[in-house]
Amino acid sequence: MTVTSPVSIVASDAPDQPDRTPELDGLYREFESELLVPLWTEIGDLMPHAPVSAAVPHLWRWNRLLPMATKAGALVPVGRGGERRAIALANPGLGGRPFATPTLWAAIQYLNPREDAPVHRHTQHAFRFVVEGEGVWTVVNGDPVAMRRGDFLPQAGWNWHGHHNTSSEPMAWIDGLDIPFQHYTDSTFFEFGPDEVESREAPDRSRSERLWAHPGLRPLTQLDPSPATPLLAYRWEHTDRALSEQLRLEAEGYTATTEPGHAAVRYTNPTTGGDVMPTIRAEFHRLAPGTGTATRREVGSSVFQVFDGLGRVTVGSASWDVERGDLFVVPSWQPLTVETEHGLDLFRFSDTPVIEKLHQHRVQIDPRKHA
Ligand code: GTQ
Ligand code: FE2
Repeated sequence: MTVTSPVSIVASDAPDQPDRTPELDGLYREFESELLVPLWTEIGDLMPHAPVSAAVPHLWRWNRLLPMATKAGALVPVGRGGERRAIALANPGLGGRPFATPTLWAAIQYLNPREDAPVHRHTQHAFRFVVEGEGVWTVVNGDPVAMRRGDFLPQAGWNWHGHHNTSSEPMAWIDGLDIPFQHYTDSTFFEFGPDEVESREAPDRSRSERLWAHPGLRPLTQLDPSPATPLLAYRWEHTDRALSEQLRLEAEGYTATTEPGHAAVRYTNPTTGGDVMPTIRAEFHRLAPGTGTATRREVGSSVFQVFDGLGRVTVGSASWDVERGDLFVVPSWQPLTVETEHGLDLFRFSDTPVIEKLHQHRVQIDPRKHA
């Protein structure tokens, strides 16, 4: 039986290599059989002048995703083992793995009327974001949290959670998790919970909102910083108002927007003012009609979902006309430009908290070339 070495030295396409001689080939075969790789054949790949992501810019259209999720709703039951009817975006540069970027998972999840997704917990940090529909409550440590259009619902790692659809309509939403990051760092733990969701209640406001959702007010029983946000729902009415007030303040001559016509907010942990979770940043961006962004690139990867409006998005050499629900990926260091005639609302999540904690964050901005 012949055993193929997993290590193979292909020096031919690397620049500045020594001439191949029988002696050198012999040395390379020795390296291979001893599982050794010299730096000089690999350096261009491993230590490029700037990040070169294996992930590529890619767009998934909501009007293709939703019909397939609906079909999965008819064909695939939800239950213990499979846990969730979630269909993940697989970046074409990442070898068919269900990874949107090297660090982030993004999926469409679907629940039929009166269906339950069973309780479990895992070290992966997660959130839900709703682009349309309502009727599902996500129950976090026994606290039922309503999910409606425009709501951002963080669920930090190791909290018990299940979902139940109390309505007579199906519902779809997106999930974001740090599954690939925790996979590569071998830091994943997972436990099953009880088979029944702890609560069939469907209150308008969760206990977490009753305790925490009062702007600028902190309960005196909750003065310790926590690494993830205790607030389990960031409601659309607040996000929408924050963004429209930024644009109004700009029109009144005050500094409120990040660039002309570009309102933006970050979802934050009220105990620290920092990101909602240790590994995931979440933001919402609103571009006024007839505006566009500077071209921007940064270290770390992002996934965007179009919440409303129409626009044109350019990521590296890819360019798409986008509409409601469409999801696209911006790999590390790929330049991003967004333009809109109609006005555009964008939800964004990224791995930036990890990159910043490691002091690896860099941003490069090319100002807008035309007015
Ligand atoms: O809803 O708990 O898309 O655990 C992937 C893993 C959703 C969830 C996903 C999960 C969930
Ligand atoms: Fe989960």
